[in-house]
Amino acid sequence: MNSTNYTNSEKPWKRRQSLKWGAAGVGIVGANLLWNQVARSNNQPIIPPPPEDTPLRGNGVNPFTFLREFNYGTVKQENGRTVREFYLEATSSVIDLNTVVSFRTWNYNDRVPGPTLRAKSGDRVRVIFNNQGGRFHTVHFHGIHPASEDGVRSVRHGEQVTYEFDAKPYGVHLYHCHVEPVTRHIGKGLYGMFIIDPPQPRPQADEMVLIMGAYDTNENGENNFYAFNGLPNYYDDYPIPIQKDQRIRVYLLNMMEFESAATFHLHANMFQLYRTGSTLTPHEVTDAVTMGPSERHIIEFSYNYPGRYMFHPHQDWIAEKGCRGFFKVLEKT
Ligand SMILES: [Cu+2]
Repeated sequence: MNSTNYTNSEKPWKRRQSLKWGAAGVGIVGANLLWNQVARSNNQPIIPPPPEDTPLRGNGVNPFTFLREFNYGTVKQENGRTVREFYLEATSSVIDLNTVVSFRTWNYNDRVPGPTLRAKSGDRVRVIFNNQGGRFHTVHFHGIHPASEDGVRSVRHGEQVTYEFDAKPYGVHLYHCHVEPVTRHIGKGLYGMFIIDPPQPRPQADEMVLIMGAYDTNENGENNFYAFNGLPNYYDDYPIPIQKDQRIRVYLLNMMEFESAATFHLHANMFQLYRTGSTLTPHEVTDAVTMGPSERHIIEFSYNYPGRYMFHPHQDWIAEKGCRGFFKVLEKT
């Protein structure tokens, strides 16, 4: 346990963010051509650029940036091992759930969900957690680690602690605050995804993260807004462009409080389901999977026909209150 010495002005994620958006300032057609050429020369998947002028709605991060942004940490070599050092700061900020309703979130690194942390099986993971959130918080990781690193001891405001463990087992995991009432701390936005890649990488794909969340804005134990990646209806208003005939890999997580389960349903297609991302071969092929709270999977699919295709939980009241989106399938250019 350390005293706080990581200053507030030093927020590495913000620096990366501004760099990323600086580069994205290129015209959309030019960027598309450039990215496609680079992708083809490296046999990489083609990642269509996001729609232009997608609003932040008060969240710290544009959902299109969040969608495909993986934080691999600061890589160090220590005693012959790869150490990935991540920095998480609990903060509090306001987001716009729609044009009239704003909501004060509690979050990691000024965003809901928190950053998607990514390591490789066997890496050493070091998470520096600085609580600037104004109340007790923690970071509890799923995965295998000693009790001392389990993140259930409350960390007071202004305190910094370090969690450290080996990255195992490979798959899709999560992290979240574990201060009671956990329903409130997660419901306010203190959660994120933690991916551990297998020793042999999965095949090339257009990879993205979809996290299902919910908001109980009047704190009566029932949700009144739902979202993919933090903002209700965002990918409904701004469909996610993907390439036709290309493997799409979605890292999927259900973080809804107050719901016993939610399904994820993909329109006009079937997907291969890798439960908890714990295998390299799919468990089944389906177009709907039921997910309890904290359940997460990898799903893979490709679309053979261009057009717009919806995805949503088939608890349709959840979809109709914000947890719904579209893929916009593009002809290959
Ligand atoms: Cu908390």
